[in-house]
Amino acid sequence: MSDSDPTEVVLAGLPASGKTQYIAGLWLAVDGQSECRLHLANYKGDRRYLVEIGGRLAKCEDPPHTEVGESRTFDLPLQLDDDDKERRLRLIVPDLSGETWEHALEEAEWTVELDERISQASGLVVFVHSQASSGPTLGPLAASLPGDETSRDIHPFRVSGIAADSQLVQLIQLLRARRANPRIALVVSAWDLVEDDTLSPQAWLGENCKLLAQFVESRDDIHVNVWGISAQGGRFDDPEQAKRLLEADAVGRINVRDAENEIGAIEDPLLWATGWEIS
Ligand SMILES: Nc1nc2c(ncn2[C@@H]2O[C@H](COP(=O)(O)OP(=O)(O)O)[C@@H](O)[C@H]2O)c(=O)[nH]1
Ligand SMILES: [Mg+2]
Repeated sequence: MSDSDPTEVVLAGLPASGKTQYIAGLWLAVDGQSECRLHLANYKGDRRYLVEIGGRLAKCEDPPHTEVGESRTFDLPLQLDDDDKERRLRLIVPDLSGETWEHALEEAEWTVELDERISQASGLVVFVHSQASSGPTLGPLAASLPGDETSRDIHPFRVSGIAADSQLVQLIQLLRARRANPRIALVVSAWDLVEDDTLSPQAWLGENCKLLAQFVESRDDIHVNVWGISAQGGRFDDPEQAKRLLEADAVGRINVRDAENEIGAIEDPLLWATGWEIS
């Protein structure tokens, strides 16, 4: 890799883990008049998708569902502001829908292209929805147990039936097999839905992802940092909250908390995953 090659960061997450709302919020911050430390580097790609998801987030509308089944790759060239080193970064989203990651967990395999991306990346941003941490719901769990005469159907193994905690451990194991000493920025999305606002993202992880927390602690060859991020700032399906959110600035209502619950910025997990030293 030459000096001028941008640092690559891969964004990963299962379906419905909050990826789209994060990218939408990042786009609004990068494209707008906010104090975001990243700006767009000569982007030649198609902005329609970004404009659409950014527009929906600004209007407090749900993200589009059109990504499912598309497995679309997406990447965003970014540059660090006020920096004489001209540091450039490429945010790569190998699959907007997240089905690729689901498949990777189910089959422990992925494409050669994804493999290359991961081995080249300096770090990853991995998403988990704050409400997805509990164990399998009774439905899939009961269905997978040996049935009586009336329910002999065989249910294939579905990774969506497993607790997010063990999904994350599995995913990190897969990533680690392809990339030595990975930097993994874990984003707990929909942070506004975490009722106790004194709970730090680090403490949340300890409570909700015990397996992951232990796994990370026991290994010094993986670097994990955690953020709690509310890209929406609240619930769009709650009329009172939506009314309040609509009155606020779309970037201003984004809430980012670092591991210790200190206020951060939406680009922080990305910048951390680059491994850059930033003053
Ligand atoms: N309350 C709340 N919900 C969110 C937030 N971010 C995402 N969601 C919801 O979580 C679901 C999945 O989000 P999405 O960004 O589409 O996930 P993706 O499938 O990984 O792209 C959607 O119903 C979103 O409205 C947030 O900051 N707050
Ligand atoms: Mg999406």
